[in-house]
Amino acid sequence: MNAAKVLDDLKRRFPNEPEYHQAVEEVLSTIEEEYNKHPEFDKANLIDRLCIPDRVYQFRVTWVDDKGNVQTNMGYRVQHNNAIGPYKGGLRFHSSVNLGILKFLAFEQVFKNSLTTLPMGGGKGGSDFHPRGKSAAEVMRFTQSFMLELWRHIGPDIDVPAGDIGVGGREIGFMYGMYKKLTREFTGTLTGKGLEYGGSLIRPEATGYGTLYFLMEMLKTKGTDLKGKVCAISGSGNVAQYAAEKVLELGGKVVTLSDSDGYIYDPDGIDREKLDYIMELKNLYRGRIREYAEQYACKYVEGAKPWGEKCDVALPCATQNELNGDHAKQLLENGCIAVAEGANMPSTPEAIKAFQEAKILYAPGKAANAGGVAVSGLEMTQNSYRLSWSREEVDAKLKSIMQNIHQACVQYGTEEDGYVNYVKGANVAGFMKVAKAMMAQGIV
Ligand code: NDP
Ligand code: 2IT
Repeated sequence: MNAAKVLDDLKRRFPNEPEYHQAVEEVLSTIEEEYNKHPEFDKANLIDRLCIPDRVYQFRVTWVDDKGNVQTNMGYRVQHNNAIGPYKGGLRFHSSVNLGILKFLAFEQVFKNSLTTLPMGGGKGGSDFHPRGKSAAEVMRFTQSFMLELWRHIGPDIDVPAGDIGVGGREIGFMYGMYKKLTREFTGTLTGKGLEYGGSLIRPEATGYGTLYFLMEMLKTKGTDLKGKVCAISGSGNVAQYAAEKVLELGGKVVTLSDSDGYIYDPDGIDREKLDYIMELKNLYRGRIREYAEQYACKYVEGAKPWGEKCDVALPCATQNELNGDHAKQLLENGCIAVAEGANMPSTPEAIKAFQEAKILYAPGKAANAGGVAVSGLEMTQNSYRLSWSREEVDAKLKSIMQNIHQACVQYGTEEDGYVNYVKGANVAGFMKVAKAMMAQGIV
């Protein structure tokens, strides 16, 4: 395989999908050496079959808003690879959603899911429907209409969607209700369900908690932990909230959170009471982070990212490409020693290069945020068994999975001078399992 040529080919065949190209380029550049040790891979054109999704569904979603206007949105499901298990991955509802973004997310999901050691392939879906400013009734009508198309393509052994940006417990509930009505079956086809109808304990917390468990493993390699460390977090949704909760539990201090309008900086630290305020503000009232600054009289910066604030640890938990090369430089100048990604691909290639050249601890999303989908996998297991595990059991399994992923990254990513390249480690470890499974299953 010649990574540059494969990438050029993909760009020619699938133009105007920059995020997809970015994700593929990162993986190819780090697996090229290992891939080329296996001539049988190239003979089977494994690389094209790994980079191009198995199939993509696209459909129009029509719904009626509260004023009686008929609205249309696009719906998608990218089924990328099912070599090691049913397609698995979230649904994103956000105005920025397009096919290229979902292809990048589905591609990343394949390697992430492989790293969890659970039997899950990779997929992703969503819509350009933007939940912000919509009433609960509008969200319900949209999600029901979305499911009228999606239900044909999913199933407990086919493809199991879950949440992502703009899709949380409320949306999963509405979609599950409609799915059940259409199929007349009660199965574990969606994860992130409510506890009363098949959801797993710890699933809401899993991505944020998992990111912190991974961070702790990284810090351990430097003989340190989180006590007294200052953490900058971006986002204020599901992942950011539970990342913050775990930081507090582990003795760290959270000084920033953000949303798409701006960020807040609270030098006294966002303590438990303030975090409860944010959870209520975001999950119940669906308010803006600016309101926190008004409530607690702290700094709010409109239209900016939090990476200029001094911190020991940065946890990007909002969205892709939210931390660029200049931000990375600022973080390094301010003495940041570790970055763990709760979001998918939040750091640009320039930022990653800066972190790795400075040899600080840097964990890519597909390793650090794998806890969310890992507990989704555990939810699938519990649904199949028709039982539910306790909070402690699920949390212990999550922690052990994150420790194993860290170990795999160290095994495959340690360089000659001892520096752990977690990007390479995660990509090679995730890739090898999928590659072997694909080889065993013939040319399909
Ligand atoms: P939520 O919708 O709960 O929260 C998203 C947060 O990010 C909000 O604060 C939102 O602000 C902000 N945000 C979204 N888009 C943008 C943007 N374009 N620019 C700036 N800020 C933005 O989503 P999650 O917390 O679930 O997801 C956050 C990230 O974590 C995503 O990258 C997702 O793919 C990833 N992830 C999620 C997992 C999960 O289980 N949920 C698992 C693994 C990864 P606003 O409210 O203004 O839109
Ligand atoms: O990016 C992700 O890993 C998710 N949004 C969670 C996917 C899942 O199936 O739980």
